Amino acid sequence: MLLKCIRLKKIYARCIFILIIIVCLVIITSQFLPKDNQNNSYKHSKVSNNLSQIFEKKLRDYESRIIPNLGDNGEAAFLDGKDARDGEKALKKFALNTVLSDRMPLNRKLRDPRNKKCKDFAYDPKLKASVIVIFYNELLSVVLRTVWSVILQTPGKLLEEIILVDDASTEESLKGLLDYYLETRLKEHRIKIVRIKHRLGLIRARLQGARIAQGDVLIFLDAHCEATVGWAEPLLSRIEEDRTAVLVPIIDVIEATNMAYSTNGDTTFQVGGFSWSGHFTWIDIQEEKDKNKLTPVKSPTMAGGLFAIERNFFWDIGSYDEQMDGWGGENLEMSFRIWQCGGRLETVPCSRVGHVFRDFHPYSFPDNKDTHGINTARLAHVWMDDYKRFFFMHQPGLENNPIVGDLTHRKQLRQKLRCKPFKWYLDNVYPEKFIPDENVFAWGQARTEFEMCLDDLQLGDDKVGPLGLYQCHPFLAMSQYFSISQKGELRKENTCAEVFNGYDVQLTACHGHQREQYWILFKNGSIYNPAVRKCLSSEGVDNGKGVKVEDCKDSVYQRWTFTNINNTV
Ligand code: UD2
Ligand code: MN
Repeated sequence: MLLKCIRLKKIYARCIFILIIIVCLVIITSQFLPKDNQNNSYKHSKVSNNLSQIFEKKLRDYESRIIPNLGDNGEAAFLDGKDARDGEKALKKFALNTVLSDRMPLNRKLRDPRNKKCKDFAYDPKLKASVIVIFYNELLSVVLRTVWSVILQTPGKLLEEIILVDDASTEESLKGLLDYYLETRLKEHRIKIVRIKHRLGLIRARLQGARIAQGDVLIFLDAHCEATVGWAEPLLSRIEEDRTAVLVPIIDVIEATNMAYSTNGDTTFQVGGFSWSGHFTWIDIQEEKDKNKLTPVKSPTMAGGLFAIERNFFWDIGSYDEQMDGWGGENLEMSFRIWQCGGRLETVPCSRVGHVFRDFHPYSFPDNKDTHGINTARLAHVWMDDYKRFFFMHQPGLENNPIVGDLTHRKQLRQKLRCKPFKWYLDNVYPEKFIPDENVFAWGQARTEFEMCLDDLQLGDDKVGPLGLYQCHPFLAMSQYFSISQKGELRKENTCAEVFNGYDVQLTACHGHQREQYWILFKNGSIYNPAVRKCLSSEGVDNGKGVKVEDCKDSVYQRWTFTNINNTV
């Protein structure tokens, strides 16, 4: 009896032991299960049977109208007759030929746009990426082509997941039909959808995606992109080497008119700069050693939509300014912050992704707020130190405007991360950036005795037009802000006064080779152009017209007084 009892006890003990092990195993494995299995709200919702039939029919109709091989290899694509005319109309409405996009295969093949030598690099990254694609009322076929390109061009072992963030689109096809497409056509791929209830704007939408990402690296894309072969490997490899490197691929152009994938060739490319008005610009690589390189190249800023960043580093370095609304500014904010707070920003020439550059926003903004201006004012206050003066000369109304919002948290972040001053950034990262009142002989208004001033006559910074004369404003406005640079240019931010045909003076892109863009400011106030041996003159020039050069003489029309002088020749 006693023996039996002991045996039973032993069996009980064993059972309990096995039970404990099973419970432990369940707990441990559940830890390793993907989060979306635990949190259904991030998975696309299951489509009901009734709707399934409707969606299936819609998709079949849609798929039957796709023209095989249209736009293959990234060739320009064309439709005929009514389709072509409808395409033209769509282009005017959506800044994209939506008719054409709908007829092109979603998984079209693109040629390899990389420099041939890129294939010699044996990348073997161990990191995995979460690709985050945000959208607001984008065209379904364009969103799906983005998703397909990521799936087709990224080796499975490098792709943790694709996260689609719907920033409260109102377009119906981006709801159930999209869910149904993913469920039926891309079932075996790890694709999550975050549905935002009230529109957050692209900055906070990206944050929502980042919050649920599980990959080692976050790669953000706009919802109208196409990745090309080998795009992910060099990005992940570089981050594996240096987790503080934030990377952008070369961004090629997908033409909005005909969906052609067009490049600037495979050797030259540009990197990111900025203008004092707070806009992103493309600039040539300055340092000889960096030209024609295939390894990552330093970039002072990024365009914003397409970039890769190590996930933890993204949070460590301050993710995004959550108080930035709508569209714009976040790209320069992140660029300055990364450089000033100990990271680097680089363009990776062997990674190429196409993007549809649209002529206008096909969507509207709530309240018609100038979010780009407001967001840039925020970043100017936090990151640009005294150099913010140039931005606020462009946007004086925003300088002390409560609309800009509270900046305490971002200023605290800057302190916490012990970030370097903006001057350090200008000196070390972007030394070629022209600073209108530093290292110049003279700057400010250039006025005559008749209270007339040199004026750009509202010419855009990338246009060519006459160097004008206009009544001096009572304050220093950007249109009348000129400098004589150390190189002897009479210039604005990017445009320089140049003599054409021996007498005509135009503002045109500064080329740095002097010649007709070279001027000497003499103590007597004359501005002399040695190439044509003539002086800048306002004689006989009406208000709002262009100045000229004439033979030098002692004349009030040839005397110019700058508001500030450093040195005269
Ligand atoms: C550029 C960037 C863009 C962003 C912007 C500045 C590139 C190629 N693109 O403008 O990513 O950094 O500069 O802010 O570098 N969207 C939302 N919610 C909105 C508005 C837009 O989710 O309220 C989505 C939109 O559907 C798109 C993405 O945000 O997928 C970027 O918008 P865009 O394509 O209109 O911006 P883009 O390329 O002109
Ligand atoms: Mn875009």
